[in-house]
Amino acid sequence: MILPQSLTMDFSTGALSGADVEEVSRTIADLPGVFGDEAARRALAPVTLVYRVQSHLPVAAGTEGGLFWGTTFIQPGLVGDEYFMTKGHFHAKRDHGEYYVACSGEGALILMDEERHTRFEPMRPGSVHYVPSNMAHRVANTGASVFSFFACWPSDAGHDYDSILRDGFSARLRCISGQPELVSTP
Ligand code: S6P
Ligand code: ZN
Repeated sequence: MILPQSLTMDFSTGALSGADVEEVSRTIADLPGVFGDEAARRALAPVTLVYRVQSHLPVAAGTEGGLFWGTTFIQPGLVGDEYFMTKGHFHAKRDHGEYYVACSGEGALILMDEERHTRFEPMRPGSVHYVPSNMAHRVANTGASVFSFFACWPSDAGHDYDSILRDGFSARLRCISGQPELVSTP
């Protein structure tokens, strides 16, 4: 028996369509404490969209052996001189990795290990990025248009946002003379 395909992805934008696609949005109002310049964040309209995530979650979160699939769309923009970016997280199960593939626009994957060493990888359409286990990860839009990438991660990885909200990354990706530069936080 041939079943109809219920989920499709547009490879040029990463957009998912079909049944069982969930979507969350993060606006400037949703991201207190995420950017280095809190005054600059508060000066922006609270409803400003920073990013949204479409996800296909075929099993319950926490299920061992399953996989999740999702696309993140990050708007272009700056908070002060810091690029619009995702909150960032460690996986709750630290030994669980993830794949990212860039679809459209220009971005950067920012990775920090548990010894707080931070680096970044430029993301361009078609670039494939392995997020190793035990690494906090977040993505910034370093271009002038929407940056999108898709991700595949284990359904039991979970998300630890609290460590990042409390301690941050050890460096921030700032727009210096029009170019992304990783600047250590004091
Ligand atoms: C999930 C994966 C992505 C992020 C998304 C938003 O493990 O890394 O789908 O959830 O890019 O980032 P964040 O940090 O707000 O979850
Ligand atoms: Zn992740």
